[in-house]
Amino acid sequence: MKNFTSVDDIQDLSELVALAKTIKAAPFADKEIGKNKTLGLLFFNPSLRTRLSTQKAALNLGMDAIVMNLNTEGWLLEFEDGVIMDGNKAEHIKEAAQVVSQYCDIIAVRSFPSLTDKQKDEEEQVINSFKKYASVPVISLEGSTEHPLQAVADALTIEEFKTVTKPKVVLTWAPHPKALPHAVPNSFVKIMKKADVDFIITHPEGYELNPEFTSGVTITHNQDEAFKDADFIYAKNWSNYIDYGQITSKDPSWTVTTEKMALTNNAKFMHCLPVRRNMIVTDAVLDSDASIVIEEANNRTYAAQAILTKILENAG
Ligand code: SN0
Repeated sequence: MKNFTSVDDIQDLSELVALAKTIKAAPFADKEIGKNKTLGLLFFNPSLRTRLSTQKAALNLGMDAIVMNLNTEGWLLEFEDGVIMDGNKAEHIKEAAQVVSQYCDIIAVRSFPSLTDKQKDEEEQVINSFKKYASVPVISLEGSTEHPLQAVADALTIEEFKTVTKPKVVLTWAPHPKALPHAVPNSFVKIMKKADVDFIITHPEGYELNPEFTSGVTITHNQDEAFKDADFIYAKNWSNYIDYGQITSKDPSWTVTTEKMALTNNAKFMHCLPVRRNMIVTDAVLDSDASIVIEEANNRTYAAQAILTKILENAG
């Protein structure tokens, strides 16, 4: 593996999940592979799980990790070509990406979308500019349109908790006070399409995700219907994609409750976190045995470690 910025970069999902499971069983077994290598983690946005689990994954492989909050601690970066840099942006991504490549063997970047300019967000300018100008592999820590490391952790979690060969997995929209990106649901959809699951999406009318991601997937606006016989409920808010970046519903009837979970086949509840209690999901569900959100977060380490292993192996 050269870069990991999309679920599309996974060649064989079952092999990757198997690797993550092996790593989870013995996280320190491959301490040599990252020796004298440095992972640079660059954040344009906040992070808890991604930041700590990816650092931990690097340390487990014997790598060093350097973390920088580029939005608050770095120079403001220019991403456009050919501009006269007479504004507040002090450094061009061309130099910045090449310079970071001198210090780091892998560069990992988090950059959320604007949620105001769909076309620009879909260009993935930040992640793609790092890919273009860096001389080392690039990992996405959540870009504008995908959060692939989260998706790998989710696939591993479903693999671990499934009780039937082909579980029914439901991605459900749920209400949230803020406009949120589409990256997590997009990558979850992509990875579920690769997994051996019966997958269905449910959301209010008008909350369709980008059809480039959801084509071929069953979508229903009837949440109760979707929950019937489900083995996994994966809740996530996203802002409106058609009315781009807007909040057009905060309908509380979409909150995941004990009553809704009772419609399922004793389903496990999943969420990438951070989760807004009693908006996305009630306390009763989140605090119940059905919730596997903490194990899902734990799996972020092994997902990241599997990806770092793949990239380090490729680098020789
Ligand atoms: C991000 C998102 O993409 O939805 C990161 C999830 C891993 N979530 C948020 O920004 C939540 C912010 C909030 O105020 O609840």
